[in-house]
Amino acid sequence: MSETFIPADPYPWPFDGRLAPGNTALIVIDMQTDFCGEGGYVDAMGYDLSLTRAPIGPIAQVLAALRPRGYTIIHTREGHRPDLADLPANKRWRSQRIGAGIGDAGPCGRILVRGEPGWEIIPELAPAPGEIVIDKPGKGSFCATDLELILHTRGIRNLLLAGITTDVCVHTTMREANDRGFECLLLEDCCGATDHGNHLAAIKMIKMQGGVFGAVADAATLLAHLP
Ligand code: C5J
Repeated sequence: MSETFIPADPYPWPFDGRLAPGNTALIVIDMQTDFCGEGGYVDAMGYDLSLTRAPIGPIAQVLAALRPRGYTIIHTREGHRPDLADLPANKRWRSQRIGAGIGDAGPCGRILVRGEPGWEIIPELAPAPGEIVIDKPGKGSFCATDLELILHTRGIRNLLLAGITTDVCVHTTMREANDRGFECLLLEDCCGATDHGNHLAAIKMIKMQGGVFGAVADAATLLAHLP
């Protein structure tokens, strides 16, 4: 394999130049109505939806470039069983306390419950046939899911990370992946947070210690240097 590097911060990514469709997956995290649509969970909490909707366009561009090149595309959805058997009591209590109770009825159906309209991935970024969808009950995409098994089975070593929110589910997933030996690149304009300062802080954290969880680039840079 010839070496390919994406100009990234704080190092050209991936570390060893081994970048190809066969060893690299894009993970699009939680682009659900509940996190970026009117009447969803984030809206119920009163946050600015423009912040979590900002990555929709850049993610669509990356998907359009990676799909025909044969990269593995993975989508995640945060949500709970309708009987809430996988919803920890403290998670529910905290959400109810701020008026956005997980499992409670809202304009988009029961908040963060599997099968409800708000839990669906937004139409603009709907998974294409054959793409992998991971349902996760928590913030990290590796916790209580088969994501790691799927990545190993496909021979994936590199992960491109996109989605919402930068500081919560994207960061948790990046940390989990990094600890498992995956080589991670976060696409900063393909992510968004409920607070822009937290988005910037989450990106800054990645770049510490020589790239403590991996590296950061933007969509245009990735697309200009894809093999
Ligand atoms: C949150 C997420 N913020 N997808 N979930 O609860 O980041």
